Amino acid sequence: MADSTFWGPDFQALEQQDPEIAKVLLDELDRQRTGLQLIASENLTSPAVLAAFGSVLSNKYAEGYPGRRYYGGCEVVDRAEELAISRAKHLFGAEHANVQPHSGASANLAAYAAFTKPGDKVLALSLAQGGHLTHGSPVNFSGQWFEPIHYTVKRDSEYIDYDEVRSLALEHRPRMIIAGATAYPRLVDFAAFRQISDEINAILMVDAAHFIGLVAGKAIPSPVPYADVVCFTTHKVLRGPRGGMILSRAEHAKEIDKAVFPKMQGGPLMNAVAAKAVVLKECTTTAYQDYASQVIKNAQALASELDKQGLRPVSGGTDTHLILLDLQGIGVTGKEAERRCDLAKITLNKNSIPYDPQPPMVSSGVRVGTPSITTQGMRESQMTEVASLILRTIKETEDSKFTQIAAEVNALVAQYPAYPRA
Ligand code: DSN
Repeated sequence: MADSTFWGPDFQALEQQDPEIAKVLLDELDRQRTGLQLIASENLTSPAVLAAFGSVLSNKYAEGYPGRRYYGGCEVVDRAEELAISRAKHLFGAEHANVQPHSGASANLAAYAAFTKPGDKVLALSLAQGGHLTHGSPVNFSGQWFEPIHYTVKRDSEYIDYDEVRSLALEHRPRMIIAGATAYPRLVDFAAFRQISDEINAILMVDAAHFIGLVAGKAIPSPVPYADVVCFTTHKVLRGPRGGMILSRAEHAKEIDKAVFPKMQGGPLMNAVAAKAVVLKECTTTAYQDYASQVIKNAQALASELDKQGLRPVSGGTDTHLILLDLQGIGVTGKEAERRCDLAKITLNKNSIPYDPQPPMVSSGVRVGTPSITTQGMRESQMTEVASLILRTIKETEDSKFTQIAAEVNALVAQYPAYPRA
């Protein structure tokens, strides 16, 4: 079981004051340490990031921007935001950075707010094909306040159909085109999106939430030279605190800043801003660059092992940190696979696959990612065992067998501990 030594004296005070919540923290640490963490959008952030995130900066209201705040006493937190902004600009070679969005969805909403007005057409990949709720889903503001047009992936290759993107763009002339996805394992051709956007004078917004960490680690090409605006979360491969961020060209700086505050957010979370600064410094190290390329090597090794063992990766593999698996060949739904994996302490998520005959809450696929297990130190040689644990679990029909698999999972992750004990 996890113990309170991970957090130090402050945690002992919490244990005394609120033992129920203290136990939630300990149990979650235990869950992260003893299971296989394969959710593609999660990671294990560093103790330094956690320290900044759980700090007294949480107490400070700081509406506005450094040097232009609506509250007194911001001279100290200003330093955190200035560092975060300059580190973001330097790391990504961006002309402007806004580090205040509370999340990826907030960052995306700010991009809509900066460049579009309700009723405008927006061209994006639908959630069902691997996009995101904020890319025009009917249950999200983006599908309710705007007119979404959706491009798709090709039925045969399962790669984005750039001819279709272009013909839809020319036909509908959307105000904004969104590139980027949450369940698309391949690289995105930003140059193609830029060319299409230029043809119709549309804004190109790249939702880089999933892969920005790979860009930060110089493991894949950057969207920054191509996009008008790049929105992302800071807690996926990037391995920072939960939160969002926006990069843009200098010409859009004013509009982006006004869109984040005061158009759609109030006070920034200065503890999160400081924690973003911490991770942006971590990302400049060669250790982080090695990590980012290892994430991809592990994902490719895992995809190839799963394929060999009988689980089809959508599009035949991956160029990134994530693999989308089509379970139709083995006759198990994504929902049931996720349930079985939970029982075996393998944490992943059900996910629609392109042209999925099942509804999203059932789905025909699961999505797996390598950010967390790579942080734990696993390499290509461990991917054979990870693949066989996933496959055995998904195929297992007797609930009584999952305890044994969970013990094997525990034995594997114990060799690569999350948050190792001192
Ligand atoms: N929930 C995130 C993901 O898992 O991809 C996207 O917002």
